Amino acid sequence: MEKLLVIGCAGQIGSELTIELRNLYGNENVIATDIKQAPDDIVESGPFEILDVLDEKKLGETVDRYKITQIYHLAAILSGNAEKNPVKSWEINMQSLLNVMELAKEKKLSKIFWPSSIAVFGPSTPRVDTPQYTVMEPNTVYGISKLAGERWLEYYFNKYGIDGRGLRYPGLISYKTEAGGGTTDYAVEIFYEAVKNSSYECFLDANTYLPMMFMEDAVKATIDIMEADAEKINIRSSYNVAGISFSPKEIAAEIKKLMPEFSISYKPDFRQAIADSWPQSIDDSHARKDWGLRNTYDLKRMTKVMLEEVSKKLKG
Ligand code: NAD
Ligand code: AKB
Repeated sequence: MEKLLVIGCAGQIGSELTIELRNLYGNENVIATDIKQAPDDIVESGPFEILDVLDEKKLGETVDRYKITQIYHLAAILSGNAEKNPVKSWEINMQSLLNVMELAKEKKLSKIFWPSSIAVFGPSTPRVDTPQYTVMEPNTVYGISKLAGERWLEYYFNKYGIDGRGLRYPGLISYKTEAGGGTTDYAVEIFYEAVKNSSYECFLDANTYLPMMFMEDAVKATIDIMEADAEKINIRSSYNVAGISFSPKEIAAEIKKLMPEFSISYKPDFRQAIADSWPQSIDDSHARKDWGLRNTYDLKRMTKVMLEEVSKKLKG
């Protein structure tokens, strides 16, 4: 019987992935934790504990108490917020992963999920159809921590046989929980502002292309890689996953088709330089070939669902 620990369950991904994991493995078998209070549906549907992943002792006790066999480690400081406090963000992003990997070694955990990001790439990387293997010289603290994390994931696999699996998520778009302080957050905020004010001031330029993915596809990809047979996982750092690439101008045009009164203006801030250092689109052929990654949302379908769901949410 697998017992799962989710670290960072209250975040944009955790708040949806935890519920999906509970549907699959049973509510009592998925222990949700975060440094802050989780949404009601997580607290009410199964075990929830406040846990700081940097607290090694409590992390170890939690793994023992619940007889945990797998960890989904989602806690991190994202790109925009990390630039505001680089050293602290490095500590959270790196030390947390080392705590989890050391525990996996000591307690012989069966699998670890840890998400990487398109932030592992940098300005010297080819930006269109960015390959799995290419130049990687990230210039943000978040990107540096993700690249180092990938190296650690592969190192623990090669050296200790720890079955760690990772995805280089693109920007994730969802309506349940706000985005957590990243550069791709504009593609979530735009829907809230469209519904509330029929207008949005974007912190990126009109033609800034970035890869994005709707949360339902991201959750499915996460579960698919974790459920795949170990021999299918040929890449032990993290897999490219592509999703959909579009610019602020293109998503605004798609929103306008459903809300003709919507307007967008542009006031780029420090996140523009981050976006300019990231890929515009991603080649995810390895993930497709190795364990069957599939994406089901395009820009049109995602825009329709986001507008409907954000409208419902804001109307209470
Ligand atoms: P988020 O910021 O929404 O959630 C992170 C959660 O971690 C928060 O609930 C936060 O309270 C918690 N946390 C922070 N510090 C903690 C600590 N010390 N102990 C325990 N919990 C702590 O982030 P997210 O968007 O859900 O991202 C989850 C993971 O996926 C991160 O590793 C992130 O880098 C990665 N990722 C996210 C995206 C995206 O677009 N959302 C894209 C690429 C990669
Ligand atoms: C961010 O913008 O920091 C994240 C990511 C792509 O890793 N959404």
